Amino acid sequence: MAREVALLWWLMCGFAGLVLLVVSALWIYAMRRTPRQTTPEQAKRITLRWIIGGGILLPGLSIIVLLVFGVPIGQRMLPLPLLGEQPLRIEITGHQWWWEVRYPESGVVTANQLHIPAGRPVDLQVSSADVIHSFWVPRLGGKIDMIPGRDNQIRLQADQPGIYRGQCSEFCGTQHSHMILHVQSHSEDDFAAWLSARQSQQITAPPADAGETFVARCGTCHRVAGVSDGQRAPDLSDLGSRPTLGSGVLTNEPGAILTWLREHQRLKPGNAMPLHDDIDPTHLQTIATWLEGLEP
Ligand SMILES: [Cu+2]
Repeated sequence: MAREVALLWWLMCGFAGLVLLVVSALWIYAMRRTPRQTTPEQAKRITLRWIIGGGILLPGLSIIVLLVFGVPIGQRMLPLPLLGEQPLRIEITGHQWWWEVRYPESGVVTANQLHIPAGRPVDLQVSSADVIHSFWVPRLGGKIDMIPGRDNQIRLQADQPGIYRGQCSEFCGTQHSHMILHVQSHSEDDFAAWLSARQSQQITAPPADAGETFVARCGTCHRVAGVSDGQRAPDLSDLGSRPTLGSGVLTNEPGAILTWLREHQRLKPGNAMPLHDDIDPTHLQTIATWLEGLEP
């Protein structure tokens, strides 16, 4: 899809460049030529010729040419019914400022990362929980707005396994630029393995008092499968396996989760997570180490 969008863009750019050249050439010619004496009759005819040729025929033809190329490309991006293998369905919800990703057929939930199989169409149903966001993975396809109370659909297909970067592309608040989606496409087998590992994940709460702190403080907003059921903030069940924290703010290397828990308001000001200054530092450390180990 991205390839076709790029092709369409180059065609439009080339055509617009041609129009610019022709108009500039005519303009220079008009400035330099010696004025011709015309009768009012002739002047009227010339004016009419320019209106019909330059004002109706030229734009009309240009729009037709553009539609001939553009409509089929737009059509192929729609999630129309397919013969044969059915596309994988994934629901993505935009939040200030993170991505919620759900696989309705398997019940798997994750955040800020999107795992997809390569070589197979994927239908994304996108929406928003707060303001308007826009889903865009430039190397995979076009943009689509994520609008509260409305489900938009886009079909994507990654031809090869690899990593692609997605970015919110509708200004959604101060941390809009820190709304990065890590997209990973796997071979069909690797994708199935990832999905079943996520489904069979068994998680136990952090040890002792830290566990109570997690459930009472973090768990009201964050879900961890089998431990807490918060629905307001990113699901953390596979946090240890995510490449970044805070939707692209920090690389998820050893120790980064503790840094994030301590300094998230400095790293991503205005994010919805409250400060943790009142939490016992040893509990915070235990929770961070536990979160680091959460991976399928
Ligand atoms: Cu945004």
